[in-house]
Amino acid sequence: MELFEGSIVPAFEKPQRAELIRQRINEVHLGPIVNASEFPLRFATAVHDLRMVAFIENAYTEWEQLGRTGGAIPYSFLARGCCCNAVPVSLDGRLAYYTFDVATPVTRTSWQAVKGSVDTALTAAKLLHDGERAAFALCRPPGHHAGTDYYGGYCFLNNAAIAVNAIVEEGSQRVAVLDIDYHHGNGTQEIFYRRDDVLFVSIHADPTHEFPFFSGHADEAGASDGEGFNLNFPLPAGTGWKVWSEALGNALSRIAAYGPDVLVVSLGVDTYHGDPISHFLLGQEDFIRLGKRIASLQRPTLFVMEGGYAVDELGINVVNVLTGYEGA
Ligand code: Q9C
Ligand code: ZN
Repeated sequence: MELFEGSIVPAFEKPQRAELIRQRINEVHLGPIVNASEFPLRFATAVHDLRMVAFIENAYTEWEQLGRTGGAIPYSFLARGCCCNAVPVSLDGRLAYYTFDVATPVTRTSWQAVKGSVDTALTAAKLLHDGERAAFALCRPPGHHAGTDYYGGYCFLNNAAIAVNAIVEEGSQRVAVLDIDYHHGNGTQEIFYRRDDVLFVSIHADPTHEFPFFSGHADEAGASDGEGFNLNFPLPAGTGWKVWSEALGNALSRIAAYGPDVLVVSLGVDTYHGDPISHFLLGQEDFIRLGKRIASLQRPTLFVMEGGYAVDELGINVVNVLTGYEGA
């Protein structure tokens, strides 16, 4: 369940999403499908605060011990300007500290899914390392809203960022992240904001009007060593393929100039016109075009699943990107 426009509604980010994408992959005989291997947690804690990772792992048990049911969500939040160096002791305090929305409850099965999602991204990264031209990580829950020490936006750990960091540790000099989810990848931006070995480029709904509200503006260009290595394309509600693909062209030019060893695509298809929580107007065929355009970079490419909530067309839209890429 999720609090949406003042009502409690069924969660948009649900297990069925991954099943539907997998079904569609089978239908069109994309593949092979490889199961995720388990990786040590140090890959996640190389990117995230260890205490937050441990908190996500144990929050539901603590919640239950307090006699509570439902998902573990906060009733208050850390306000700007506070002295926020001390992590509270109380569970409600720590929920307030670590998460930034009420749409990302920790449930009995969250940790298993979160760890599996990270392992999926790392398994796909390993396939690239072993010589595959491209791989798709069917991650769920998504990850791009999760930052160093906060989670939210249906995201707990940043699958794409953890994979990027592992790819750099394996010896890549430069990795580019292209985030095409409808929402700004605030977590990924924050994690790499001061680094020049990771270029972050994002096309998304203008945060002036859309979640996550506090990052994704065009003037956020990176800091210190990372200055010039962060590039945002905020676009207005109602954006369709014509304007969206112009931004894509500019994004791809910047990435080509950077010359990455590896491209990681944070693949959200909530840019679809039928998405229940989003306001862009991409059509099913546009996702094929988009996949082709990404392929034109001719870099080893890791696709990491992020958002997309129009479940009836979710499998088609995701697989269209992949077949567009494959066919190019
Ligand atoms: N009015 C991803 O797509 N807020 N996360 C929903 C809509 C949360 C989306 C409220 C949106 C998070 C990965
Ligand atoms: Zn999204």
